[in-house]
Amino acid sequence: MTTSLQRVFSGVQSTGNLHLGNYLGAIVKFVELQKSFECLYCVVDLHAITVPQNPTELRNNTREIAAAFLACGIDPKKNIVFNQSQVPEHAELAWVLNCVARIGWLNRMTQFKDKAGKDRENASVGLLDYPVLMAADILIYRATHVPVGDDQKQHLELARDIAQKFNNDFSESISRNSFGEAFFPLPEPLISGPATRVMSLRDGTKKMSKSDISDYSRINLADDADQIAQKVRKAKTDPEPLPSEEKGLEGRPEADNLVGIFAALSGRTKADILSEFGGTNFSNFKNALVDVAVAKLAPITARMREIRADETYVDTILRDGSERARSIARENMNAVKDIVGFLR
Ligand code: AQP
Repeated sequence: MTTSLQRVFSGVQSTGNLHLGNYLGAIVKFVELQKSFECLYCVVDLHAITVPQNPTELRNNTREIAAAFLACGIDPKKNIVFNQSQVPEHAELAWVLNCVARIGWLNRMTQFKDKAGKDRENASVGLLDYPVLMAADILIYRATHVPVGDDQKQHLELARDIAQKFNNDFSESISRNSFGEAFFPLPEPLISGPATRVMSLRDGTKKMSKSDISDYSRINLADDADQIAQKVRKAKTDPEPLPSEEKGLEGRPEADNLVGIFAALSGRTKADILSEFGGTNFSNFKNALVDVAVAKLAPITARMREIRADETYVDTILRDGSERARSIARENMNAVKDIVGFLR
């Protein structure tokens, strides 16, 4: 039986417009964690279809996210890089976990409420069930650590509740089948990092998001230097000069967000940045932020384009990763079948 000691799993949806929030909130951490953990990084295309997708764009977006993983420095030999739909055990385990999770738990998920909006009756069942599939993504590998942005905290708590309930519901069968006292580890969210919640450039109270209708709300990893410069210069600010100390950012969400982005991209602290720019107006600061953002992102964007141009290479990485992921997933799914009482 494969042990699940210290295994990292995380995913990014294959929806377009991969942005600075995804990069700083998740991918930067993926790159760091590969130094000390066995990691699986997944393009979660099954999650993407919880809202309508054009099939050609979905394929393109899956390759685009995989290219971004590689361009940001994820090593596909050392780690398993794959797309979710090539490993059917994700969906298979999700069904079992659907029968463990409670409807009341899902009804409390704020992301569903936000995404379904007022037209809740018309949302797909998949959108409501999204967190159960996410729990299955993690638990099928018996992963112990999950690097995510702050917005995924509630979903991770749900994954832990589902794992715990499965372990309790089937405790007798788990020990009878010699899997010890608990089969699923309770996955730890890894939410710390340079920027756990990057906000919209148009509204500092809203999360930077792929689905925001305004492209000016986010910096995309595919943006060139001119686009980055335009977006930063047009970013919403307030009329006051920048404060000299962090405390002065309270109640100023746009200023706080831009200083946070500067800090995360440059590896400096917010205090250090404010000691340089405090008391000045935003235009100097924004020019410096453009320089920092372009210096950091331009090489990634160029590398992403290069990788993306070689479709066969990207598809081979994903196919190879999926086979490696599947060999772990299949073994764990067989164990789940034995625990639950399915003949095989
Ligand atoms: N604004 C953000 N700040 C920090 N981290 C973020 N993440 C997303 N937005 C931010 C983190 O990126 C990872 C991948 O996200 P995803 O693609 O799986 O899904 P998402 O959270 O739905 O991304 P978006 O941009 O917010 O898409 P929409 O617009 O569809 O809602 C996750 O670890 C996430 O926390």
